[in-house]
Amino acid sequence: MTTPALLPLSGRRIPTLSPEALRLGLGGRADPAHRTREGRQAQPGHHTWSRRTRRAPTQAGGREPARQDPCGPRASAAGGQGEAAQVQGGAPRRDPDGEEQAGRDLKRRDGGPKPLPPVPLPKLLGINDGDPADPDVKEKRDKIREMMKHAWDSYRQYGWGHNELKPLAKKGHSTNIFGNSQMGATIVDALDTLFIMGLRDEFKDGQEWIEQNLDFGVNAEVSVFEVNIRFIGGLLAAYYLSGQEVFKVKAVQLAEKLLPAFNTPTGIPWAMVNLKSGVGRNWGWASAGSSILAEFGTLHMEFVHLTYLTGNPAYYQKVMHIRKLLAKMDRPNGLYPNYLNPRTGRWGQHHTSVGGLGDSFYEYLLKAWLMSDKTDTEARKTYDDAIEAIERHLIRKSRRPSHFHFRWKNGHLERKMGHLTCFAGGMFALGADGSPEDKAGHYLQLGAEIAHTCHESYDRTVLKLGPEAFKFDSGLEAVAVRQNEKYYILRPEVIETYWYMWRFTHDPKYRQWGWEAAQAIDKYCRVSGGFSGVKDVYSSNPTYDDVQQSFFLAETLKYLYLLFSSDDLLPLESWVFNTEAHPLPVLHMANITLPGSEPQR
Ligand code: DMJ
Repeated sequence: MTTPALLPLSGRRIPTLSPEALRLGLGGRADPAHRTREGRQAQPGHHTWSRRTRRAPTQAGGREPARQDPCGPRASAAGGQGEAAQVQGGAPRRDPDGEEQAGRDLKRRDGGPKPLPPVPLPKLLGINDGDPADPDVKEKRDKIREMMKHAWDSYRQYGWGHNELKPLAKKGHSTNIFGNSQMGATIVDALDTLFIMGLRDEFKDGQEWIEQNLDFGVNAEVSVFEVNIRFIGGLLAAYYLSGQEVFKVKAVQLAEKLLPAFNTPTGIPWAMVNLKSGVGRNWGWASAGSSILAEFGTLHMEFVHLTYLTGNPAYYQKVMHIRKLLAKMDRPNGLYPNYLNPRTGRWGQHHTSVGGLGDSFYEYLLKAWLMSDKTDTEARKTYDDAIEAIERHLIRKSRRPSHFHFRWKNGHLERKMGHLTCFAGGMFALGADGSPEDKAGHYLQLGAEIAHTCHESYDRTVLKLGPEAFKFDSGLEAVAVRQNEKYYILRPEVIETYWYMWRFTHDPKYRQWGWEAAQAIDKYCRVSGGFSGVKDVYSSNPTYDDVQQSFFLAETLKYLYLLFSSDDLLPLESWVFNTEAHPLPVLHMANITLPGSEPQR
């Protein structure tokens, strides 16, 4: 396989703020008399919170800038594409209803007014319809949108308000990660996908449900990680894309409910917290009462945005405390074990993985750096060091080129790879630019090889859908052996990697592979009541698991849609996707001092 060319990221730098943007407050308070907490005089364009007032600079008249709304009338050719579509180019507009509703909501839930401070929005580039020029590509994209509509309409009809849908039984589905609640996980997870696809009525429907029904005072024991990536990530992305205040308000209300999970002797959060009582605990199956690396290590992006939007330093401090604690610990062979006891601060079993239990910890180190406009060099260095250890100890190519192993259990390397691990192809490609010793080509190549391996795992099945885990053993290559590893539950990771590889290389095979997967999903997972996972991808007559996972709408269909859109829809220079595919804007940290942080200049 040849090394694909890396499309330059650095050639498309985000322009510095125009005087007009500064006047509107987009880059910070232009008032020369404004003083920071440290008593320094603020630079124009440098946004520093005052701890006392928690006021932040905002646009003239206290208004935030509007996004270009793909749910609204289609953008004009001049205004709809690329940098022409950037926020500061459009007429400032804000839906007053959203703001009033948010205010009403705060009063209703908290018994008193508690307005969030106005915040200058980061630059929101590339919120447009991303229409592809090629009619064939457009046709494929239209098909993906139709699939989204089928998934949403089915949930709307049979599972509305429940967390997920049982598409065969045609009723709501409840999963233990959200306790016994009915928090509309599918609605929150799907919102930004609906927005990006221009499904306006559906988006409004979801918004209305959230305004009227989404309540976090419920007696439910939820996963801190899942609630963070799906609910907080989903609400924040919906807020940034649509400008509707209600999403920000709800995200903050929910985040406050998660904070008691951090009340442990070490500050490493419990895996679960009861939203009503604030009591936390860990999963019974986790080694020695441990918290899980991929769970407590996948909070950073959302929590930094929460501090940015609220002025409350608590969120930022919680995640930075985790980072500092990890930095001080011994790591066997430079690897991070998946289990850490929140009472003792000691590692549990020495299992390491780039798949389940470990995966998004590594992803968030890289994305913390990207989201800080590459100023968080500590995060980048930690990522680089971790990846180096992973390459040294966990990645082995099998006899045939391009096959990998990613798990290490007490010194034993497992000749196995999980579907979850397939996200790593996209991560390596995303981290290629900026890698040490100019290893960009190497990491892009690694991303391409993982994409190839994961495609093989799909291609070697009857349904052309990937199994949950596959082995490289006794002559087997990328094939599941155990019956309980042959299922496909509408997961996104392989398509996610295709999309990143497409963005960085424009090699047409990634669109072709994505289209193969989309067709297989439509053929084998579609039922009249939505989409279902299947129990055996090697059987020509598969049975269904009867669950339409919320991440199918949040991630799988979004990545497919983006794969067949033009690159100026949510460009990777301006947006960082959380691990549930919710896009959050890059924060230009050279111009911002978050409360609770040291100046990062
Ligand atoms: C999603 O919720 C997220 O991608 C998470 O990081 C891992 N698992 C699922 C999808 O498979």
